[in-house]
Amino acid sequence: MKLAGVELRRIQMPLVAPFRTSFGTETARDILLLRAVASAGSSGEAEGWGECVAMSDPLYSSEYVDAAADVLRRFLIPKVASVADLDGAGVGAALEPFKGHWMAKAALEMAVLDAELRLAGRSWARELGATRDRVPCGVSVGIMNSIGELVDAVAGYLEAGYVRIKLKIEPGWDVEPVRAVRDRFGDDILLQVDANTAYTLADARHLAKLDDFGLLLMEQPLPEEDVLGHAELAKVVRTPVCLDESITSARTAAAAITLGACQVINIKPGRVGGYLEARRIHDVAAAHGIAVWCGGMLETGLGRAANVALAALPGFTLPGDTSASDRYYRSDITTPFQLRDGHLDVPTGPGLGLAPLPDRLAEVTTSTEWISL
Ligand code: OSB
Ligand code: MG
Repeated sequence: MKLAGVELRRIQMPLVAPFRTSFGTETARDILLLRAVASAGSSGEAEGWGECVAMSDPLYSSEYVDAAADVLRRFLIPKVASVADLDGAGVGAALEPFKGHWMAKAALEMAVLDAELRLAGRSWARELGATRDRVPCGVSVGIMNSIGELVDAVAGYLEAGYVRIKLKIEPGWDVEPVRAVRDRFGDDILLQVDANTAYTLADARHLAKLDDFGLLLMEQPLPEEDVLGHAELAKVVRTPVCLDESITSARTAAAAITLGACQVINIKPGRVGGYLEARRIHDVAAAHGIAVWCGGMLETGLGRAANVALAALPGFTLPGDTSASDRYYRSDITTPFQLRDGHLDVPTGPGLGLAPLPDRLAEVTTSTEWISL
């Protein structure tokens, strides 16, 4: 294939409810979508979609959506356009000289890979090596104004069928919310917490208080760069330590595992430069006997389709943050993903297996830009 052009499209998607984490409160997602158009000689033309998971502000990580659009336009798209015999796997290789910008790179790889797979009639799941046709789903529950509000929210998600609850925590909102959820729903529900880097190693004794509650894991308690701190923390707490923000590649994953900094890894394709690197992390973790699960970045149905396919790989042994469309949006841009018996079905069609619904896409679009190559 040869890239003929890329459309950068910004959409504004209101969330069904504010989502509060230790780094901020989201009420809507400002999302950058890519539509890659490639010519494939006698095979005709191929089109593929990419979703960039960068958020509006650089609070989760250093990336943010305007920067992603800028680096794509200025460096990444022109570089990939210069590749004569382009396929999905060639994107990462072509972009390797550019440092960082994982989410921007991941979005471009996703669009090119989708175009390639649609043309070949091959599904995302088949391409990645999925071994299941549906995946069990967890849900990430934000910080609330009161314990009562939290317990009500969790009750609703359990009633909907979610098989695992993740509570966002921060200093002042940790042991008590976890205790309240355990008291109300019992010891059998799968429960875990995510601090999004809100603690320091000096909080180790405090975090060890969570050990009484039989949590599956505690996610990213310490800063992104503090891999060694996580290794020290893991000696103090009995709850398995899971890394999210710290893991940006298969190489950093291998180092973190070797250091004893994590017993579990949250794999987010956007954070690591794409689905192909995500699969390599899955492979590294599996080789070390480390469990992985698929994280989320409040994706639309496009990113969700790809995440659900990834989560169907054999090493994804814990339920992911792969919730149904209605956990995030009243109306998705694709046919919505719906929970059935706590699971989402893995799409089977070519590429992502679905595309934006044109009318819905038009309704939420705030700008478009066509880059002709
Ligand atoms: O840390 O996992 C996180 C959402 C945005 C940014 C970071 C995180 C999250 C979530 C929600 O926890 C995951 C989802 O349901 O998409
Ligand atoms: Mg996280």
